[in-house]
Amino acid sequence: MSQLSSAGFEPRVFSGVQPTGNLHLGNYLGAIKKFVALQERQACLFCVVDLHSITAQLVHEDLVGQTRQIAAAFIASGIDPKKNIVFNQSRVPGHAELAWVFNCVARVGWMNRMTQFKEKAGKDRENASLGLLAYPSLMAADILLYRATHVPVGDDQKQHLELTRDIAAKFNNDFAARIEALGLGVPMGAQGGGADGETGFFPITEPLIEGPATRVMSLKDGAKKMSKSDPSDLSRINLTDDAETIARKIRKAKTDPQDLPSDVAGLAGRPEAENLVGIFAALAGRDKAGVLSEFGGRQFSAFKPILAELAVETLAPITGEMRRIMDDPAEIDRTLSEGGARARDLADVTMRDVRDIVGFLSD
Ligand code: AQP
Repeated sequence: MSQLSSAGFEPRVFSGVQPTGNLHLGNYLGAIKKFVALQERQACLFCVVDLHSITAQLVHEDLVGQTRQIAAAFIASGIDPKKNIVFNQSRVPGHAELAWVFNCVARVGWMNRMTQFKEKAGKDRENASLGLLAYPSLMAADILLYRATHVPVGDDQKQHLELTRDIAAKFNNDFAARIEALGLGVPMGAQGGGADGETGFFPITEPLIEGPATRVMSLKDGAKKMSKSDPSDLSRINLTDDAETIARKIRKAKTDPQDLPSDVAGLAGRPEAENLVGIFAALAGRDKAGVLSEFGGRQFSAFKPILAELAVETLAPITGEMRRIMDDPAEIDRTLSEGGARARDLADVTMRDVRDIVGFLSD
């Protein structure tokens, strides 16, 4: 596979997952499965974003256990922690430090427009934590601390990625003279949307949102995304569900009374059908058209057991491996500690430059 390209910046992939509860099929197909494929192209940073996990809910019963569980899921899914950097965010102080700078770069109006903030804060916005409002600024810091050029995420994170690009562009622009004076500019090229010869300190990161399952929907409501925080466990397939539970959840998944269509156009206006076909395609490594060419005209009662079998076949080895890894928490802690040290080395280089650019007096 070819290297990712990105103007004058060294191609680098970063992505994170919050330790906020049971990982589900959406997290796996929308994010983790893509991480595994990307590591074949180049080394990546995969982060358990524990600082983010306290934005919506401050006190967690077992944040340490949840952090280990996400790390175990990464490794069980096939991420090699030797080849990549696997760590938890709070070990690297640069995330919070850069987020503070970005809080001063970003505008309140930008944050107020974020749909995730509106959804999570609900009607009682005044009572939401300041951290929840500033979440996208911390996310921009996670990515740009490593000057990452590419970020694989699910479709729900698209708006936050756009904001990351806006923050990088505003920082580059606000500090253009100092970046140039310090000789820290990197050619932006067409990737930065800039004119020839334009330089910047941070790359304009590209989201990697592709494939048939960028937004896996709830099994109970095709209009809602599959989510860890949905009160109905039947709405999602957890990575830790056993075979019988997965089969039952798929059997009970909401559908419409029609047969499956034989082409993708026939899925229009049928969100539940589209969701199940998308899940099948992503699990099988196919596209929706290919799945429909095989199953078009069949009833859901025939399609669902085959989908359940495929889901179990894919998830059972991951679940088994996760359990094995979770049996040795000390080894997970060692992995995260080593990853944290490697991440800190990269982060320190960026933060030294950022302090100089902003004008903070430091050693
Ligand atoms: N339903 C989904 N379909 C595809 N991708 C998804 N992701 C999340 N839900 C879906 C992607 O998984 C990665 C990790 O997400 P996260 O845990 O950091 O945050 P989230 O998006 O807030 O996930 P949840 O499950 O919906 O959690 P809650 O319920 O706490 O909000 C990201 O790349 C995300 O896009």
